Amino acid sequence: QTVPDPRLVCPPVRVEDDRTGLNIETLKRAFLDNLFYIQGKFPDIATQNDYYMALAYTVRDRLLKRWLKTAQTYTEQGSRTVCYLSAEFLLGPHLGKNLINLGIYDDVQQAMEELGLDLETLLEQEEEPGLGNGGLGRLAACYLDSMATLEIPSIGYGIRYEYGIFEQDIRDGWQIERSDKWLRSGYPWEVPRPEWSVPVKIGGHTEQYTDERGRFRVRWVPHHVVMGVPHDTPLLGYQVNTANTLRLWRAEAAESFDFDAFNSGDYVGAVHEKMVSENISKVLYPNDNISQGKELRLLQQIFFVSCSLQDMIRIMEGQKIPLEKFHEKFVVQMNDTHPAIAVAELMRLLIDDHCMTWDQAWGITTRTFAYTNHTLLPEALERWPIALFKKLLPRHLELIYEINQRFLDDVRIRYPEQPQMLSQMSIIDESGERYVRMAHLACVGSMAINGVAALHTELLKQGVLHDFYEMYPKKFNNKTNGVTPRRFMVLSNPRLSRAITERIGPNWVKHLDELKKLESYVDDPNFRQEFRQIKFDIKQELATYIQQNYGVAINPNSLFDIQAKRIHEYKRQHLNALYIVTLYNRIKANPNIEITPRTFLFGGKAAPGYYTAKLIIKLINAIGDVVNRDPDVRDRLKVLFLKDYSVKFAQRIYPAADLSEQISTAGKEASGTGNMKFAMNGALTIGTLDGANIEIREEVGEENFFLFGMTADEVYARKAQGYNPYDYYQSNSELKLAIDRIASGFFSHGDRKLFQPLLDTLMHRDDYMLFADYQAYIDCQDYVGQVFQDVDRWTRMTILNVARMGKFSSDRAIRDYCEDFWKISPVPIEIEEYSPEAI
Ligand code: F55
Repeated sequence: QTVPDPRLVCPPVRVEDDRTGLNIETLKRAFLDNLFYIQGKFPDIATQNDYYMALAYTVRDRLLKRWLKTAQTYTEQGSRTVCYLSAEFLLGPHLGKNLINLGIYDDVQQAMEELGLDLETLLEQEEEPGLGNGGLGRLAACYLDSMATLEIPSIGYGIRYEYGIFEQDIRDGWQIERSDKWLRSGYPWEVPRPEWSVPVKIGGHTEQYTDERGRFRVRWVPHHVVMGVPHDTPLLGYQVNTANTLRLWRAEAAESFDFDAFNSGDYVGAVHEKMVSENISKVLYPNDNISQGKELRLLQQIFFVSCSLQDMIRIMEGQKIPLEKFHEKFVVQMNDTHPAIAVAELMRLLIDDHCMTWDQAWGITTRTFAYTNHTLLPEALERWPIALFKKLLPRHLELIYEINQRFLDDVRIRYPEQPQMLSQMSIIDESGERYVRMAHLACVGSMAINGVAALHTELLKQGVLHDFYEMYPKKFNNKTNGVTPRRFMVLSNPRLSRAITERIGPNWVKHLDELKKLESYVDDPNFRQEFRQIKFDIKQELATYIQQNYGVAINPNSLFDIQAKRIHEYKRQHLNALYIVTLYNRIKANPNIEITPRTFLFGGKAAPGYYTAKLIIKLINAIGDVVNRDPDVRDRLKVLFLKDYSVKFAQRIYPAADLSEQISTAGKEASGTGNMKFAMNGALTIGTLDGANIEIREEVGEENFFLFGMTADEVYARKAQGYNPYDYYQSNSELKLAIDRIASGFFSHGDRKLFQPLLDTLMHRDDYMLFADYQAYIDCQDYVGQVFQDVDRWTRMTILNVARMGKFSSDRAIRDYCEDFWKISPVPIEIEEYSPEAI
């Protein structure tokens, strides 16, 4: 036995409640207690993970008091509440964020130091719950942070996937997937609430009957029942006492055994049933922006939606609020169509289980829901085959038919001379195999519909949801996305945040518009110098990380050019790759050419079944393998694909970027939110007029944004004219050279077949019009390289970018939702401060 480090021996208690006290002595004492009582370890054998857990529990204790007080206040006041329904919540690590929000980051750092521990190392231990794919799931997490910070009563409802988004590894340049086991070392941030479990019916058939009061009723006799068990996580706001709840449902078998099967000797069959039930919350579907139409996915949707709506009804009963007031007590925001079955499920609960009339139930339903659309891509619009629906949700299908019939009656009255409107707008797609169109159900059942950036909402109104816009123009209302500055500035970039606070005070963290005040420092030599130094230091740290983990030396003075997001053809990572190959070709043709040294960094996961996306990853790695080793390049170019991009890793990446790649084909990226996070951290954007890029450019000023490429209208016009990518290939010599170099096997050890599928698509279809935008992109990139050389100009641009990002706080977005859709105002939470005399 080694002798424990004397710093790790419990200090004497000085009175402050050691479960909630925030002073350094109390934090140390509580930490050591938790190490002993929760982790069951003496310091001499504790691992870094034990220390992380002990600290996490120390923080959790301090959250609980605020959390319970919040719940109690809402209950007493019967507060109107937002329920945010989302199949994904991509939260990121909790510990650092909670330390920031509690205002004890620095004290805990000191406390750990006094115990001989390093807070950074402990923070690194946390495995983030990757319960989302990308932008949509991360947006939900930012919104929960803002709702708590703005003291808005809210509940996030979703699924507690046992396996979140897969872990990505790169082998021989290819993505390989490994299962994500985020629960493996224990998850201290949740509290299971089995006492509030609810049953969810699946399959079977319906029966009609007349009840004791002579009313016509429908009874759903399910094939089986699955239980939803809530697991709650407190989400604390920034420097407020509000801690709202994220309630995620885990699926369990209704009975732990099918005793009939068990007793008849079919043990395995009995366990099988249990397994099938638990499958529902087993795994997150790893696709972004594509709907796969799998049975299990529909089960996941009805599962979490039904659990959540039943939970709301339980809450109303607990507060003795009559169910007729459902829409006064709750507003339910649907994050895309994944929860859209809620429209039918609420109707079912109100009519079948709570005896309401159709009109009464429909009145409530259409005053309750609001729907956010996140995509225009046709392949992402969810539709479910009728046969599948009937098999799993026979009662919902009946209700949807009835909703549709009544809706189509309205359409007929509105458009008496246009029968095609009926088939166009119907909730049921009858053009071939019959489907339920979830977006149509969401539109019909909601009071409000929004896109996630100005352009996106306009395109929705003109395109995908045009008919609904004509019929219900007042339901449509844009809500441009936002991101939380607590995580993506204060936590991820403490140095920049400190420099800002020193100049303009601390209020910007909650009122991001105040960043405007930085504009008066744009010519201040001290501030400029500090701003540059901060960026340089962070780049150097990332360079060290890359050296250690990838064995590649990168130059911290080079331009860090970063594209980090899911890999998708419409996001055009391969356009970026074409620029790299173009630069490389120029160097090969003229080794002494003057070019701005650049480090190209990529991060992002490809859906496991998306072959082209995986080939793009391979291409980037293949280019990197050649370019990084070629002595002719003389370290002027480096290309790296950083594996396993996650929220945790994103927090390291944004602060290190000089240039943010936002280069989607115009009209395809609904909003983008990474674009905002990069710019807030002083990166300049090279981007198309797509999604929120347009509004970012408007805010920062066109002279501080690198714009290139076709507009959405030009994209449509070019397509309509008949677009032939091959013409561009033939007439643009640099483009041809780049494509030919890849085709020749130069980057693939002579293998000419490897990238052919990708090149063929580009040369003959090029759905995302890389070739049409190629020259504009190359020119713009070259210009970026020139501007980067002008350090003063670049610095000025980056400061102005940060100063003008106020609009893109998720606080602004949430305030807009509150005013326009939710009609909810803040409910402050009071907490009696602990006072030793009170004991
Ligand atoms: C996941 C599953 C399905 Cl079936 C469909 C879509 C997704 C998904 O992950 N979508 C997604 O992330 N959409 C993104 O939402 C962001 C937040 O609004 C936008 O910024 C981004 O443009 C959009 O692609």
